[in-house]
Amino acid sequence: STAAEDFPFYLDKEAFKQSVQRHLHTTYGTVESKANSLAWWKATCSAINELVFEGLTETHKKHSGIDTRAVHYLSLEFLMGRLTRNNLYNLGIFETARDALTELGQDIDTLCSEEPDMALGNGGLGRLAACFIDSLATLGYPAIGYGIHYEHGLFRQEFRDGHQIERPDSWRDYGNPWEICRPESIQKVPLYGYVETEFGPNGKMRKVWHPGEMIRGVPWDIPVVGFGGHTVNILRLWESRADDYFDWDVFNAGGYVDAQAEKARAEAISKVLYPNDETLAGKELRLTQQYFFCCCSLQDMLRRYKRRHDDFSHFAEQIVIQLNDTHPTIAIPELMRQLVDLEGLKWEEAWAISQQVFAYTNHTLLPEALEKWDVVLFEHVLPRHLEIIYEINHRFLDEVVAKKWPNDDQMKQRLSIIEEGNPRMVRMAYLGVVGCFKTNGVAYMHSELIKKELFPYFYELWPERFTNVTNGITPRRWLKACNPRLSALFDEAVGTHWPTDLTLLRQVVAKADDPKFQKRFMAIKHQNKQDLAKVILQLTGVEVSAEAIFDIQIKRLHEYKRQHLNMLHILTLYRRLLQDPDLDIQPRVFIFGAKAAPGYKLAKDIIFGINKIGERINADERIKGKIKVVFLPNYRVSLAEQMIPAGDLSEQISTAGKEASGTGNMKFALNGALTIGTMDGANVEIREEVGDENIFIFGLSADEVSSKLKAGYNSRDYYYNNPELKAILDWLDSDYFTPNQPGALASIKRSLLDGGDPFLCLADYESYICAQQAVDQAYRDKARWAKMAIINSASVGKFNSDRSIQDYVDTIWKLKSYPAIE
Ligand code: 26Q
Repeated sequence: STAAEDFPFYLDKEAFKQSVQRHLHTTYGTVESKANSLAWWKATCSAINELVFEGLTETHKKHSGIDTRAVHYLSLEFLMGRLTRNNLYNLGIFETARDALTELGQDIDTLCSEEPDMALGNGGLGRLAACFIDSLATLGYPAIGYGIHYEHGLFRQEFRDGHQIERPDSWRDYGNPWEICRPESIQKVPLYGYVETEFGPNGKMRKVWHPGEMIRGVPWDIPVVGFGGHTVNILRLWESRADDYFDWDVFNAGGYVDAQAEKARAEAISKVLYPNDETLAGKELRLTQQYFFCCCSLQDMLRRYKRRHDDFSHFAEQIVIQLNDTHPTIAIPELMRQLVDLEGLKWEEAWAISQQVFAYTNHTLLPEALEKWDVVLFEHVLPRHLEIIYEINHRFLDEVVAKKWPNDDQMKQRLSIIEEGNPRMVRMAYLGVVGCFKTNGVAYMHSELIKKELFPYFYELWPERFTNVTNGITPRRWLKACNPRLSALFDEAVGTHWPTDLTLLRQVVAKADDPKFQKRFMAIKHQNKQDLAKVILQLTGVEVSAEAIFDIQIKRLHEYKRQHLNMLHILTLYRRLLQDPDLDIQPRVFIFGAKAAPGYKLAKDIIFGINKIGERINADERIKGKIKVVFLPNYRVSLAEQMIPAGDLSEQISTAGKEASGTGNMKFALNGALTIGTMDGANVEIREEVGDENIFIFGLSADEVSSKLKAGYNSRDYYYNNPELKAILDWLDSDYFTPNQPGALASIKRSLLDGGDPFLCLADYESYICAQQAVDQAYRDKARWAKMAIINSASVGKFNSDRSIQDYVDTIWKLKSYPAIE
């Protein structure tokens, strides 16, 4: 571990022990003989918080003392996972705490697993936000994350007869020790109503919004401890409540009961995280959520700014706002409203400020995922904002588009923020590009596609606005904390500074051929696999061998991510084994984790399919356990932390051009898994770092995919021309995997044939199977595999989220670092 003297808070074991005991007694009112693990965990958190709050206060003093520029990261999602272990490592007191708790008769792993995951996000985008705020604090940058304090995070997944069912997630049921309520910073949020044009005494026209409803936003702060403990930033999450002006008037007979209903409506806003990713819902409540937290966050920023300044001339020097996808782009017209309607700035002044403040990160190229709002719905919820958007659009089309393309109405229509269809729609991504000084993609290839495919005309207009920042992951959570065995080996090999400078691991490449090092590296992998095998047994009842290849695909369930292509490989191997039980293949365990959006029928069918195929295969004695298939229920951050260190093979098999970046790919490579993947997203850059001979690339390129689709792709050609492929697809029509339910898996086949196979599974099938054969070959040669795995682990330092943050700082945010505690 990093040397204790590098950390500002040194706490010895005795002090920590006493602190935990004191909190057990005086904070939780219990005693050692009565306390259960939950109570011990909470007392431990309180002991940790004594250090965290000190850091929080110091950081606040430092940053507000120098009145520095800060980044404000707006996101509907922060997928934080558990915080206890992370905070202990980042404060440099993990070993101290572990030993102290042992002496108190407590096992730190047991206590840490009492903590429910903070699952306030769907997947990649939400987890990225969590890694980014970790890196911002680690690097000592003034930063605040703003989001929603959902009562229920992403649903808990259970399987009933192989089908996904959703259960509510209640992460705060027994109180959350990390959050601090800040009633002194409550904000009010207007909604609905109408806009009136009024003429002031000077004859000047102004717009007045008469809201139909007022909601209160109550902030909850979660401390974000940087690695090294030098900076503790905050994540500020807004909870919705009914406004207190509200009619609790007892003179009105109906008032009391009606008021309860109003209260429930207000609280509904922050009640639940929308569980869709990559498909838009277009629901009023979602728009209300977006506006609610943007409105609160901007008022919070303005209030803080106005404490030190009496005009807005320095606003854009002090504040930069990063929009995590289009979800918070309503912040752009909202800032305009606050500056023009409430602060009395001229439109031009306000727009100039606004344009210097906002930057937008795009996370998707899928057309169905690009946010649009029906103008009628928009006007109902946010009448003033629709006017402001019309004004922004009008000026943009008349002043910018008309200058570049005079008398070109088609161009105006193409670039308009309003899509003129039936119904008319507000294009949030266009609002983002027009209202921000930078738009970035999340991997090199994705950023190129943004310029060439998604926004080609905007790119022609403003080439300088488009840029790339390749994603990253925090090596503290995704190596140091989740894989202590490998971390210890790296400490020994390159010293203890790799958690902040991951490129130091490059030195390990020199040991990739060393048989002794290979042995130690692979022994660690084997132990991690044994640990995961126990988890698998517990969760599924299936016994798996750590000698087998652990072939893992974990990510949200989506057609474009092609879990069903993986399924076709499994069926192929199974069929070959049935035809020849002596077939010489390396034993494999296929391991899945994925949640499907509750309304996404085919995604749920694929989960069911994999579960049923697994049941049949796992029970089939003819194949002598050569392959096993397990689908772990309720995939989430804390489960990922147990799976990733045990991976041999990382499945990154999206249709080329569809996965913006991927971040699971980075986590696996860092932990010594080899990637089988397409030339998509960050896979392209991983290949660059590890070398073509240390990754299994297959399939069509993004260019080939789009020309194939343009030429008229016919998946049936592949079906009829490949008898093996035909046989396994036809299998899905039978009741082989679903006894008494013939055709229960037919929808998957149907989507690949009648449905046209929009993500080209069948076109990539043969190439995928070949790549998998190459994997099988490589695994037979233990030394070769070990070498490849070591090179992967040692070569992916680029994907440290600290590097991503430094890129954002250099190209977009222009911040200075101020670690609070030296
Ligand atoms: C939109 C409208 C209504 C309701 C929900 C949504 C919604 C919610 C979440 C739309 C999209 C998301 C999440 C998208 C996401 O996670 N994208 C992933 O972002 C990662 C981080 O950049 C990338 O690595 C992945 O490639 C990308 O898929």
